[in-house]
Amino acid sequence: MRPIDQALIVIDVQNDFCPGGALGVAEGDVIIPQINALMAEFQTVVLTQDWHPPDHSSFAANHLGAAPFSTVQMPYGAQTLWPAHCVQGTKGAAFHPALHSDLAQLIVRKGFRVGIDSYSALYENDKTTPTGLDGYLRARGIRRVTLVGLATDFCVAFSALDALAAGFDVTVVQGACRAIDLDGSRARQQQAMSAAGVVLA
Ligand code: VGL
Ligand code: ZN
Repeated sequence: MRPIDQALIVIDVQNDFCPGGALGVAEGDVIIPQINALMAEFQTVVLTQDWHPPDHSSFAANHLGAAPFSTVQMPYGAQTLWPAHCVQGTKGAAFHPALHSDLAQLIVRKGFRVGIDSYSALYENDKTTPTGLDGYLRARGIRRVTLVGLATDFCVAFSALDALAAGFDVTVVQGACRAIDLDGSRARQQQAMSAAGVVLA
């Protein structure tokens, strides 16, 4: 087992981010056996779940005439518009059935406010609204976090950078992540993570 001060954070391994899903990531399901094996090694395991209302402002369909994967300005800055995905309570929002979700002690749902997206597991896209995960990790005595899941260049990267800024040591196991890779976002975010001090394993 890993030391008591380490947590595994499994980002958004949900049907909609797997092949066939509304925002399917190539090979998104291939990483699940490796994630299951990692979950069995850690004494603290957290899952995140992208959890949007149907009228969420990150959905292109909720912006008149906007195409998926275009960008709009929100009060908190630029926001990519996505195909509708991970709508609360739908099959697309459920964890992939192969994920051993029973091994987690905490599930953090994020992106549930209509007007703010939340890529990160710690802070919403306005960079100030907390999800509460920071406090949970501290209360559990966690100092080091390992991140895996979907997608490398959005929710994993934002979570890794926020966790680092919050004072945790952060490792991303890249083999247990897959990227959306929108306009070079995979390389850009890998660079941002390593420049900040995230360990890319
Ligand atoms: C994600 C885009 C929109 C992710 C979530 O999990 O990386 N990406 N919502
Ligand atoms: Zn989302």
